[in-house]
Amino acid sequence: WPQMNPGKPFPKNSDGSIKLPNKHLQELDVDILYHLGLDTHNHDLPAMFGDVKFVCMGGTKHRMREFAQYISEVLNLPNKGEKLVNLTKHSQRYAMYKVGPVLSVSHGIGIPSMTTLLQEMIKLVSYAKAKDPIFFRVGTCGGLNIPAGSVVVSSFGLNGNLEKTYDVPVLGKTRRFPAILDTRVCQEVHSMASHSDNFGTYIGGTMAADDFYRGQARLDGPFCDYSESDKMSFLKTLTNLGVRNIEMEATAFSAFTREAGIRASIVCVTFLNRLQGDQVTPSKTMLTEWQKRPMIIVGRYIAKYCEKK
Ligand code: R2B
Ligand code: URA
Repeated sequence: WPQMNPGKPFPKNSDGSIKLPNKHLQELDVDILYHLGLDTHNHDLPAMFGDVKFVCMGGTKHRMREFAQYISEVLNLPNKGEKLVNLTKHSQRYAMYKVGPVLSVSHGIGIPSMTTLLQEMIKLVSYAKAKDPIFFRVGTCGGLNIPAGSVVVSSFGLNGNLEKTYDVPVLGKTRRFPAILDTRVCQEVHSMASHSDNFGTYIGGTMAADDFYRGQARLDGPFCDYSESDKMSFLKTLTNLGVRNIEMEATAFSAFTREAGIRASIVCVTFLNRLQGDQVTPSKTMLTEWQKRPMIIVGRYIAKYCEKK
């Protein structure tokens, strides 16, 4: 049976910076953050990123550029109109923008793409000696039993086998890491929702699938070997487990931020109600509008923190 690693998250340094548990890193003269196009020799990471307080990740380069733009307006930063620079342009994989204390970075689709970026971001904030950084995923998803356009703040991650773990083969054996999220941040983020919002914001479990089609019980992929009633009964099982939405990163995002001792939250907008269908039918205008919703919620959280300081 795969080994479970329920161990406690690694403690931070006393100044709030992230202590990396990997001893081998100390033997490196230079650490190359290959997918970011940055390294510890040619870049002064503490000078570039030492003031980072929030790392916000989301699927697409375009959306994360918009997020950076939006945050610079929300925080009323002096350089808010200026052209944003993609700090990872040498890698050509992801896009990363810095606005004040916020890093806005794209992670692509699915766990392997997201964890590649996430692990380099964890090293980046550690090398930069950023103090008590909080990580967010602002994303999109399919909803269960809530109107399309709703926002879900994840309370836990669930894998495709209905377990609250991120499972990954390591040295030929499957290892299992608990997909636990910080309850306090989850509630604080949820409390940023307002009755005057034109959308609902819910707390719930999030299933992370390794596939968009069969892995999410869709009937509209190129392959489908189950019936509509099989699909509906699976979605019902998810609902009964407290799952409110389905996306493709929540387990690994929760597990790795927890292992690093980093507080984190996942905030996604639902593009459809999966109990009513599988295709993403709303217009591009509508989807663009909806994608701003997690940014609005997280933007309020960040603004509130910056006000307090
Ligand atoms: C949500 O949307 C993407 C798939 O369309 C994926 O990254 C996810 O989690
Ligand atoms: N992203 C997903 O992973 N699933 C959906 O249904 C919509 C967006």
